[in-house]
Amino acid sequence: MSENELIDDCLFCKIIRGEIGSYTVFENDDVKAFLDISQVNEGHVLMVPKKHIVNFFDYTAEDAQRFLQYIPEIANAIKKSNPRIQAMNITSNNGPVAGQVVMHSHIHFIPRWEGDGIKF
Ligand code: DGP
Repeated sequence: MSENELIDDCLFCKIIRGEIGSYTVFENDDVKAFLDISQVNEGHVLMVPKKHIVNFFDYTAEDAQRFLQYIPEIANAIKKSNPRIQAMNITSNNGPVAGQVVMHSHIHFIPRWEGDGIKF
């Protein structure tokens, strides 16, 4: 498969292009953040770079600087959206053996509060 075919086929590229709907919570020229379809806890958000990158193994230092700078802003926006939120798991699965299912880099923001019953 060529790079263009990979991008045409990629689920998160389709979400970024608006071909598949999503509930967007943050967006700019670099990244898009939207609700995860399978909410581990209420308010579970994914942040994806708009550039198609498979995972952190493929990031350059410039990619890391450009795309990861938004983590605090997005985490705080999610936290402010729900007074119940006390904490957050911010994680990324890199590679199928680590649980990566969608092969377009993404970061999970999973809001947490006392007694939410979530177990990792
Ligand atoms: P991972 O296992 O880290 O690759 O997580 C992929 C996440 O993507 C998983 O939590 C579910 C989410 N997901 C899969 N398909 C869709 C979709 O069509 N829309 C949205 N919003 N999320 C999706």
